[in-house]
Amino acid sequence: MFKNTPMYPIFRARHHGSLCDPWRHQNGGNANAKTVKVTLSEWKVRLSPDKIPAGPVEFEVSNTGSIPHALEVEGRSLERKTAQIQPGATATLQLDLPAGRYEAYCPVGKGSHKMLGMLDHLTVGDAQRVRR
Ligand SMILES: [Cu+2]
Repeated sequence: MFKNTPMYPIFRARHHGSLCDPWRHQNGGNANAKTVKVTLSEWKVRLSPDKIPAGPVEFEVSNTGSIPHALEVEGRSLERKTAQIQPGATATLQLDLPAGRYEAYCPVGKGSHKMLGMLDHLTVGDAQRVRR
């Protein structure tokens, strides 16, 4: 009965636990950068907010699901993505976005996660010029 041997060397992502530092303090150098919080899970991508002004933006991406995901932002000939994010971990993606409409989706699984619903849209700039 040696039950006190730790069998699961799985540590919760440390940076996930430091909740004393809210999102708004994390832009550091660039005070003008907007922050978009992105939550990845099976099978959803949630952007908050999903409308921002044109310019620098920092995506704070957290994987609240139970398998690895990632975030890719695509539109206006731009295509940028994070590395794969393990469950419970976070990543950031800094972009400078001109006005337009962008897709934000999970590129994991060669498009299968996207097809399962891991897709949201981001509107940048004057929303009234965007066709609804
Ligand atoms: Cu995914």
